[in-house]
Amino acid sequence: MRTLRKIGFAAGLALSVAVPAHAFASEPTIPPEPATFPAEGKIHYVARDSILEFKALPEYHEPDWVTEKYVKTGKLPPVKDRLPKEPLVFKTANMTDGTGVYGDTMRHVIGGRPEGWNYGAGQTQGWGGIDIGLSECLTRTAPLFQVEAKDTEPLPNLAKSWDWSSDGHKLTMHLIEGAKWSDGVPFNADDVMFYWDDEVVDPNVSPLNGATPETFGVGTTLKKVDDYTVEWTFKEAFPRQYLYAMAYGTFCPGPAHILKPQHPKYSKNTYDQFKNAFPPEYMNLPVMGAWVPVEYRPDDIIVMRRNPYYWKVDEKGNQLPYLNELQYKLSTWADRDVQAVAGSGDFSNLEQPENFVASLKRAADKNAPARLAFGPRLIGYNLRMNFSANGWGNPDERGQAIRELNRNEDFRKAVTMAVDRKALGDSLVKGPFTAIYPGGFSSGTSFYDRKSTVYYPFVNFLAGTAGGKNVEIVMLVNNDYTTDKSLAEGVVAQMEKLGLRVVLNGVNGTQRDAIQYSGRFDWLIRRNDQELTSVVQNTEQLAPVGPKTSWNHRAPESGEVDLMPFEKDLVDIVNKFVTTQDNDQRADLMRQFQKISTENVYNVGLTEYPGALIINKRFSNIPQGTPIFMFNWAEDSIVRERIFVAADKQAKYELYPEELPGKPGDKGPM
Ligand code: BQZ
Repeated sequence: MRTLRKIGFAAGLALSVAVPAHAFASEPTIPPEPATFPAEGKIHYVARDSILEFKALPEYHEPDWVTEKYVKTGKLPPVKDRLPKEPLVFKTANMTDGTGVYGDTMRHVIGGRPEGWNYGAGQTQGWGGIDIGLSECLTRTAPLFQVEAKDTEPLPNLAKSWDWSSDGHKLTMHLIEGAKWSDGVPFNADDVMFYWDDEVVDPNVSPLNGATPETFGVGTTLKKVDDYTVEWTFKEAFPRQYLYAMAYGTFCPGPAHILKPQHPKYSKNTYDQFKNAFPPEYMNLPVMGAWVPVEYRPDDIIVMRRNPYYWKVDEKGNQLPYLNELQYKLSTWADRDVQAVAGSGDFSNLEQPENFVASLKRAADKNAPARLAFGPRLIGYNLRMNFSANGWGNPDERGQAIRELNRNEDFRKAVTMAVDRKALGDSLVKGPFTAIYPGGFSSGTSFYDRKSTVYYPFVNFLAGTAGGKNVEIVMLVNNDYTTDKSLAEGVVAQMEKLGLRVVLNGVNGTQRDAIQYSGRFDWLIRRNDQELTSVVQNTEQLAPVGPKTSWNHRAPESGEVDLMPFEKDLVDIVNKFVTTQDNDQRADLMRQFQKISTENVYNVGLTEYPGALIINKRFSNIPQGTPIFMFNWAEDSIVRERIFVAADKQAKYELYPEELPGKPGDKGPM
């Protein structure tokens, strides 16, 4: 048994975390087999090409009231003229309840708040499915949870097809032709190029969800070929992986005809004025999504109405969406669970274990208004340390010394051994839900390999072992979630035995993102994102492959990322993964990644558990076994534009019945 070496640091900070001789480090091992937790609602796997296609249909339909109130009065062209030549057609065979009928609304409850509508400039709309519903992206991946891994490639979306050059360095993408923004203005390559040139490549702009040029490969370029064709050029050959980065979060273009005039390159605006040019009160921002924001009441509700130019249909030619309205009640994330099981809300991702038991009890009642089904263990939390020692976030002397500590392998091992993961999991919820999670990939992802996962078991260091003066570490935490706060408080208590005084900096989600992206933190608690639950989505966030891709290690304004040796290995593995087509090689690369990242404690896993989808029973076409999180959140995976409510189950919840969105910037519906 090795003894933890004395850890002491100059750097203006005398820290000695001396562990008494009788206390030993734990030997690295693999994590214990997690308690089996049968995911309910088995996924019905289908072929990738059985979900959708693009084709012209002999006839098209719309809600009768749209024809009567808007087409016959000349306010809108006929539906066939509002659709592209070949709309996206959802195949009936992939719709559990077949083609649907128009009517009703889906009442979301969310814990975030809208900063504004400028997604491309980094503003959040409050999460919880708002931005997912507004944003249509070049490709789509969320529905791929129902496609076997070997058959998986992103689905076409705004990009209806693509061709690789023979040498694999060029990708020609063909955009959907004739689709229009919700204000009737054509969508085309100019929208794609504005997003790329003026929001991703422009170093003064950071789109929401963090797209950077390196998200698509170092040195990658994009150019317009014609109105409906763009061409990617990559340094690597056949980097098919980047098709995932062209899906939601990282390649969802906004309306250039509205945004460009506000951009500093084309106006007298500052970058701040550009970012804030579309405040939450700005209604009817043109979208490619199925619903348009028509009403915003602060701390109360956002209402969205159906987009009359939406470019997707069912096989009978019914223009989608079936649901006329979406509502987002502005509350808390915990309240979302409560309202979904009570029936005053329609949807929740049950992701906070503190609510599991009460939600299960309520949903078990045969008259319960909502279905609740657990999926695989894909919700996890990591403690992430700021590894930058060359200036990211401009730390003061104390902060710099902490970063030096964070970069010390023995320090990280001491911290990970001091985490009592069983106690943390039990503090959230008792029972078979939580599992010991050392960090790295979620055990619910197909790339997970327990034997490649290095786990340093809990060591019960005796309290008061620290020599010298205690070190103070500031830990950033998202106060919007009970679970984030619970875990943070557990870490504070457990670190005391190491003589580490962890002080919480609890802020709301928007503030947390801003502080995190600027590097102004020592440690942070963060719920896992797609790179750890699907691996193929947001893959660049697995390691610092670019100056701004890692969650906890980025470059200072002018510099490089000061990679530690093991991080260089992680970067190499991720770069190889991106250009490897062979599935066995990809699986092996991710086993190597898992071993190196957990052996070196790249992040300190805390706990992981399954989430559950809660959805009101009146909705049809909910895909069986939809996980709340995998390639994306369930708001995307359930494919809301195909969901309907049978006529005899429709409730009168619509707030703007028979209304359509108004003109950009106008208040309210038309
Ligand atoms: C789901 C999701 C849809 C962001 C957000 C929020 C932000 C993070 C994360 C989740 C919320 C819900 O998650 O918790 O269940 O509805 O919105 O986007 O946590 O603070 O920055 O990454 O997705």
